[in-house]
Amino acid sequence: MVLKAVCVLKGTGEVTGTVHFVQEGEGSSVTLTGEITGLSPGEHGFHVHTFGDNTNGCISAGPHFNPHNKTHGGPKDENRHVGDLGNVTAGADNVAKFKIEDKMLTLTGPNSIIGRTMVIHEKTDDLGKGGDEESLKTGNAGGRLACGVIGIAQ
Ligand SMILES: [Cu+2]
Ligand SMILES: [Zn+2]
Repeated sequence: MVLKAVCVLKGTGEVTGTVHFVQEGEGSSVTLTGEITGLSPGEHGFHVHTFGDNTNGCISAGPHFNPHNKTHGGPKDENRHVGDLGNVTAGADNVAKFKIEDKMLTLTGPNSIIGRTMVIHEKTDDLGKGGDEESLKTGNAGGRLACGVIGIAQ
């Protein structure tokens, strides 16, 4: 059974976006496709955070989704948070268009990301290679520009 989810990103500024998630079945990778507008040109950290809570804006979403108690890393690393998707890159038009295939995310089971929050950040995620303590927690990706709760799609 194909599983589908969707997320609409909003913040306090001009950054907005939409992300679509598709998983061919339990155990398959998840493909994310989307577009985020209003970004400064360059790389921006992009993660799944733990809670589907936006009561106090994107900050209420808590830390990166990390059910296996690992340190922060990049999407290709063995040692990473489940929510670590690295960066998306905006062009001179301030738009980031992306297609990401990820083997660690799932839309089903106890570690499903449905009901959690996607966050797009102010700065580049250093993928845990920044050499300081914060790098191993957040990748030094800075403020949260926009976020949205991941929901079941039709
Ligand atoms: Cu994040
Ligand atoms: Zn992380």
